[in-house]
Amino acid sequence: MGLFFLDYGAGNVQSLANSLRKLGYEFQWIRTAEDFDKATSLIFPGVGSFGSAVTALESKGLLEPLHKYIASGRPYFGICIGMQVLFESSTESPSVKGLGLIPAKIDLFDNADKTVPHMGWNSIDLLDSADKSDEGLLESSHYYFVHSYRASYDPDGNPVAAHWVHSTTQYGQEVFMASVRKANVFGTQFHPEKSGDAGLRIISAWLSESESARSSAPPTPRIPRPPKPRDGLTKRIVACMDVRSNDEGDLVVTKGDQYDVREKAPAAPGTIQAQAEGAVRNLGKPVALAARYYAAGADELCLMNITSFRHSPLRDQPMLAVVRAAAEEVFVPLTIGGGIKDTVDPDGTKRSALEVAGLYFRAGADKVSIASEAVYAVERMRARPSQDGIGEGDGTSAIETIAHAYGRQAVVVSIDPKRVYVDLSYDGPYRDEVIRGSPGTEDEAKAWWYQCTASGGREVRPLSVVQLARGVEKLGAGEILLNSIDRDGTGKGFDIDLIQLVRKNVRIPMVASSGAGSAAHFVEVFQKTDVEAALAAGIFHRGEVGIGEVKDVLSSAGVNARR
Ligand code: 1PR
Repeated sequence: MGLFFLDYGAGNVQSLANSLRKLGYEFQWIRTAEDFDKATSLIFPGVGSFGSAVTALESKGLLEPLHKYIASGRPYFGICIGMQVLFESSTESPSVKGLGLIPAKIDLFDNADKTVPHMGWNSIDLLDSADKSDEGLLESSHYYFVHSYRASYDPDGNPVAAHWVHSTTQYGQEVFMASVRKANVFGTQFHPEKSGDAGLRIISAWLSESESARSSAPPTPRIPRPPKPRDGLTKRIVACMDVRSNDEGDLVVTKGDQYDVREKAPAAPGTIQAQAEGAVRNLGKPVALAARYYAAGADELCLMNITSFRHSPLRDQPMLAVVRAAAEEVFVPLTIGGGIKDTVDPDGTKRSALEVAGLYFRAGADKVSIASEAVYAVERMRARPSQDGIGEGDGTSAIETIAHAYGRQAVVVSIDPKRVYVDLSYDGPYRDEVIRGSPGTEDEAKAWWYQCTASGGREVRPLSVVQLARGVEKLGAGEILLNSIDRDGTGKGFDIDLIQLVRKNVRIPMVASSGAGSAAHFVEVFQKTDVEAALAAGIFHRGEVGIGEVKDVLSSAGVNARR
């Protein structure tokens, strides 16, 4: 008897497990149909795609028992796909049927006026009563959403479904269901387990809710909610930790200047600079820093295993341990990058990129970030011509296989471009992507294009940043993390030209990275480009600028930030 979790084997259910442990609750996993009989409350933290969730439940013989469990009147809490399975169907997987409790269909967001997936912290509007604080929901809070499909709120067109609606959210000009509730059933499209203290409050309130509260009064009539001029999505501030072994073999957070992470020592006469390099810079312990940034209000955290291209996941057990420990401390999204590729363990065992990603997801990562492998995959796809000029994937790349199994929102591509300066009269193959420096800036009278690199900048590749960005979007990446080797660690500000160039070419969310030297640089990047998030490392690690300060400055400048 007790609290049970339904896990069908894909994605990060570890986050929810960690949230419950943090709140002091014990739980068990549903493994067989019989386990449903023992459950007195059930949470389904669904991730991945609608089709893969329903098909996996069916093939394990768990779909019908789930239906019966809900019909029995015992409490059910579905998160994301766990909420969507309550509906009839989804255009994501047209041949698959949901439980059909809510007579409506889940549809894809329109990406004409916004990027898709909807990824980030958004506000909600409550129905029935503006005060659901006893249920943990507050209109003054923001909650973390990550999804491409949604159930629109349409009380005129579908009044029966509208009666289920508990709160709505707006993304672009679309108003959709943020949470649903009727009797014993509760569902949220957002992820409370990734929504910091605001989300933990909802989980805690649901777990301690009395029977009488669940059979609450019938809802009041539903009226349409025309979209407001602006949605409530906030710009995300991401703290990134580059992690590697120092010379003593301990994993430390380090930080380079233009990707060089060693202390500078002057080269003695007769030696080459590489021999004169100092120790790997040590800016702290990854788990302690992650906990500090979470407490300071970071909207998202990244851990980059920056020497991973030398290792197999088996050898990277310490990194997995870091991810596990960090995930127990932070309740905002956690991205893990470095070494997501096909590898061979020291004993000769082959491991696919999908398996490597799976290890990180099970350790507590919400997204994996792929860099070098993304470059090679786009080079391969360009060898398979297509009408749009981008090329065709063959279904085997890390991006494709991981997006297929875990959903595209779980796949970030990290791009490490470098400027290649050319004559102002350049008319070569990248002429359409050439940037000319603005008058009055240090780039005046210069022209350049952006070339992609692999292995943390060590390998330059015959691929431009636009070719890579368009390629990975087509292969199924859910987000682009755009670094700049030229700006990394310089504190000169984000490379606005680079960010605008990529923004023009893709419709998936983007994180601007590299070069932040002050809070004002975040204002600049959000005012001059249309990116969803901005990332910094050095200024946060060295304590030069705090995350709270960045958010204060953004709010004063009229940029929507989560407080
Ligand atoms: O190729 O899939 O194994 O992934 C390797 C990952 O490790 C890539 O995402 C790559 O960017 C990263 N990486 C590899 N070598 C380095 C290095 O520094 N020597 N770090 C490295 C990249 C850039 C950002 C940094 C921002 C902001 N560091 O992570 O956080 O530039 O810094 P700033 O705010 O201090 O300017 P694969």
